[in-house]
Amino acid sequence: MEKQGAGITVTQHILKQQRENPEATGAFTTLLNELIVAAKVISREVNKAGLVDILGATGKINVQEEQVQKLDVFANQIIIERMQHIGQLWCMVSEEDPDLIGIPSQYPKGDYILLFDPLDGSSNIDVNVSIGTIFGIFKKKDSDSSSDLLLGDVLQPGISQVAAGYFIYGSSTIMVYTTGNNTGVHGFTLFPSLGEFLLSHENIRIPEQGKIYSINEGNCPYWDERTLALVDYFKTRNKETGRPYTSRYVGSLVADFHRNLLKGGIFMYPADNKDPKKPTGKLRLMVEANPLAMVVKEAGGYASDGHGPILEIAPLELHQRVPLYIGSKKDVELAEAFISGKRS
Ligand code: AHM
Ligand code: MG
Repeated sequence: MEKQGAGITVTQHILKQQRENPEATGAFTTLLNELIVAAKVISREVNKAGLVDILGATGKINVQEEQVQKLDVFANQIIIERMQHIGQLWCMVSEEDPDLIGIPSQYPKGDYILLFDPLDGSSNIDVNVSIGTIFGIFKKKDSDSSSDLLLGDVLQPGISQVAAGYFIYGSSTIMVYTTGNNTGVHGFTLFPSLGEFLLSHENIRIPEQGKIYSINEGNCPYWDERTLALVDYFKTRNKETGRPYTSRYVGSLVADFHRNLLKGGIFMYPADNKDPKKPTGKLRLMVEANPLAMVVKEAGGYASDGHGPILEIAPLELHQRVPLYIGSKKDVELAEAFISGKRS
C-alpha cells in the first residue's frame, strides 16, 4: 500500500508551512530551498566518493589534471557559494571556518544567520559509512540588516533557532527538518531519478525511552567517575528497566542521532580529560549540538550537557564545545541525574 503523504515534495511542504504562518514573507522558504539544492550537489559528490581510487584520490591531480578536493572542503564551499547570493542571509557560521562568514558586498543581505557543519563524520567518507550536513538558522537580533557584522548578534542560545535539521548521506539521502513551535519534525527521502526529496517520515516522534546507548567507549580511561557510573548503568542487567541496553556507535553524529531518533535511545559525547584543550568534550554547540537539540525537542526528546538543556546555553564563542547527551527524554534525564551528581 502506498504510504500516506508519499508524493509531497519538500518544497510543497515548506510552502504549506509558510501559508499556515501569516507572518511568513517567503524569505525563509527561499533560504531552505537553496540549502536543499546545495545538499543535492553534496549528495551527488558523496555518492561518487567510492570512486576516488578510479578518478583520483583527494588532494591529488585527477585525470582531467584538476586538483581533487577533499569532500568536506567541497561541501563547505558549495554551501557558501549557493547561499551567499540569495539575499536572505546576514552571515554564516561554518564548522570549517574560524570566523563569521560575511555576505560579499555585491549581494543583498537579509536577516537570517545560517550555521552549519558541512560534512559531519568526515572520517567516515573513505569507508562508505553515512555522513551528513547539519544546519541551524537564527534570525538576527537587531533587524537593521545594514549594521556591522557583530559576533554578539550571532551568539544566541539554541532556543532562538527558527529552524534546524540535517541531511544524511546514507543508504539513501534523507533530509530531516523542523521549524519548531509544534510544527513537528519531518523527514524526506531523495529520489535520485526525480531529483526531489519526497515526504517519507511525517511527524517523527522519538520513543520516550529507548534501548540503545551510543558512545565512544574507547574513551573510558578519560572519563570521570560519574560518566563511568552512567555508562555502567546502561550495561547492567535489570529486567524491569529493560537493561542492559544495546550498544550502537557509528562515529558520525548525524547517523547515530538519526538512528536513535527513529528507534529511541541516547547518544553521549561526554566531557573527558583526553585533550586538555578540549575539556568539555568534542562536539560543537552552535553547529552540531544546538540544531540536533531543536530537532529532538520538537520530536518529544531532550538534549542536555549533563546539567541542563543544551538549548538554554548562552554561547561565549563561535566554536564552543559542549558535552552532549541527546535522545529519548527519559534516558537523557537519567544521564543528567548521574552527571549532575543527583544519583549514582
Ligand atoms: P567532525 O565534525 O570532525 O566529523 O567530528 C565530529 C564527529 C561526530 O560526527 C561524531 O559523533 C564524533 O566526531 C566521533 O568522534 P570520536 O571519533 O571521538 O568518537
Ligand atoms: Mg561535525
